[in-house]
Amino acid sequence: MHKVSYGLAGLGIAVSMALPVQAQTASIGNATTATVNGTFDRQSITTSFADLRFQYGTLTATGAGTFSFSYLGNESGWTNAFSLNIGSAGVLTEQSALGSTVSFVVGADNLMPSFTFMTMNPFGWASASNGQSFTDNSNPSFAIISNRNGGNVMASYGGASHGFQYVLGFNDAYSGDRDFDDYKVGVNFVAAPVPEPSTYALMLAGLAAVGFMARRRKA
Ligand SMILES: [Ca+2]
Ligand SMILES: [Ca+2]
Repeated sequence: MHKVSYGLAGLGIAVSMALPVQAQTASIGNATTATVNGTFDRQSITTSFADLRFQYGTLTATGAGTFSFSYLGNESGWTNAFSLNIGSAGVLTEQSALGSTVSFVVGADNLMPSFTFMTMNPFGWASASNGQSFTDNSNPSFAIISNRNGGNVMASYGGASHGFQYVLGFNDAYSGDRDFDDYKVGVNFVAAPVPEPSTYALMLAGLAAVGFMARRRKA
């Protein structure tokens, strides 16, 4: 009996060492720093305008994990017309409560989350998708907004302040103002847990010990 418990103890040590390695992050591919015209309407976003960096590019990840998208408000004269379609994960609209969150999982073989901003203006539908590059002020686009000082972009809703690694600001371009405040979504990324190679060896050793002791009990 004692030998069996030693084997189980070995397995327990191996499992306890299988801690997540958070080396993977979200990043911006093909990044270009943007010039923003007009005023970014902060609404619920509390980080000062001067501290924000606006970039065009592709939101991506350096490894497998989960993106979460949280609705942070809109600034638009055309009501009820905006939405963010997040792949198969769901849709955020102007009717979503502030802070409503939809998650999108990326695997190691497909690191780019799928999302498309959509809006209706007097001339019809306009949209911008992840991976779509900025062309000019008269075309809809989105900017990936981060904190110039390296911290989170802070947003307030529900009586509390919430931090986001990035904020996506959609510009409908109807008035050509390039202010990127017409629909805003906070983004956070959490990497999938990745056991280190040495952990696999420990787990195999623990399992082997359990199997060995089990065989000895039968004998
Ligand atoms: Ca605009
Ligand atoms: Ca605007």
